[in-house]
Amino acid sequence: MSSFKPLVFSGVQPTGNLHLGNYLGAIRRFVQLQDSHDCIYCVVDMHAITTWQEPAELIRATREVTAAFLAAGIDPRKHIVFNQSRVVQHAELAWIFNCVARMGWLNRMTQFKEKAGKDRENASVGLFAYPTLMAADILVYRATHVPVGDDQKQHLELTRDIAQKFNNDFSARIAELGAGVEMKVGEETVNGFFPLTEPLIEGPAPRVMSLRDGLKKMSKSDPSDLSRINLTDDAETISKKIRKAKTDPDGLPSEADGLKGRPEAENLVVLYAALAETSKENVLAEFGGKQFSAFKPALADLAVEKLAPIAGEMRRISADHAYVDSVLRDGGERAGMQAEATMKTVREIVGLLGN
Ligand code: AQP
Repeated sequence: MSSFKPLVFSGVQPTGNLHLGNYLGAIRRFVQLQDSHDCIYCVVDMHAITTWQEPAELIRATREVTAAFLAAGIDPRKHIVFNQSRVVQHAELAWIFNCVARMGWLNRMTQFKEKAGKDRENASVGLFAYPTLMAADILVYRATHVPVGDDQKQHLELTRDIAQKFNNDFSARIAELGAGVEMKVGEETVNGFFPLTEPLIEGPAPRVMSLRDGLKKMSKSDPSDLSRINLTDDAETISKKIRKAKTDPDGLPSEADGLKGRPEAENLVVLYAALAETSKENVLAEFGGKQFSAFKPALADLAVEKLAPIAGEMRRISADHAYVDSVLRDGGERAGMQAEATMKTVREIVGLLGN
């Protein structure tokens, strides 16, 4: 049985304020996966413009996210790093997926509801169709695994639904062209052109919460800068933000059960565990019974120790526009060849005379 070659794809939006959640939930996983998989990492600038971006700021942020990938340790020669808009096939496949996906599916997407808020009528069509472009990003490479934070779970489910519907709608044509690949879906073996991609939502911190509200995820667009630790923050700023992080009056428990109903306390323990690459239990074994006044400086020192080298490298790399742009250009060329190979078959499958 031939099956899809394992391939990792993921993306980050260049919308400013890359933060610790993006790092622990996504970018650090990207780095780990490159030892065991072929990987394609994308700065998704076309996703960014689903909400208004100042053009000059978009260019700056695109270079900054690229620099973050490289500073964190992604190797752009062994793998592919590029910005989405260079490979026009993403948009081409997204259009086809707009015609496969159903309005009802997109209407259920919670991220659109959160981002559009009460002013739904005024949201861009692009923001509504964001998940079909995301499905195209992944499936134009027929990627099998996507490392993401927990907030992207629903979009990954939609990506699978789109792949499955495409495979079903065009099953006769896929068979006629011999373009299908066999894959296991549960107990069944099925044949299709697109894989049913697996989300990789793993690691100790798949959902890092705001430092100001333990029920809200840490987010680039939170108006309060104190809510997040930016990857570009200096040591003093990191320490200040952790000192000011919201907590409750109790000390740290000795067991993980004692964090129930204490989201802010839990978030800080999770952050420590993730940064130290250990478990919550180990952190509580060390700090259980101590007050936050003792724990917060230890967390701040650890965060500075782990993030300062990345911030320094990010500053150095993002200042070198020629280098960053050459990485994106080279990655774009290599990604473009793979994407075009997929699209040649997709055009034939759908019946678009484009080849
Ligand atoms: N708080 C988080 N915890 C863990 N992972 C997170 N990610 C985002 N926030 C957290 C993961 O980071 C990757 C890149 O995210 P993105 O830039 O594509 O967009 P996003 O999810 O919309 O990120 P933000 O920071 O929350 O931006 P805004 O404020 O614009 O909504 C993804 O894998 C994401 O899961």
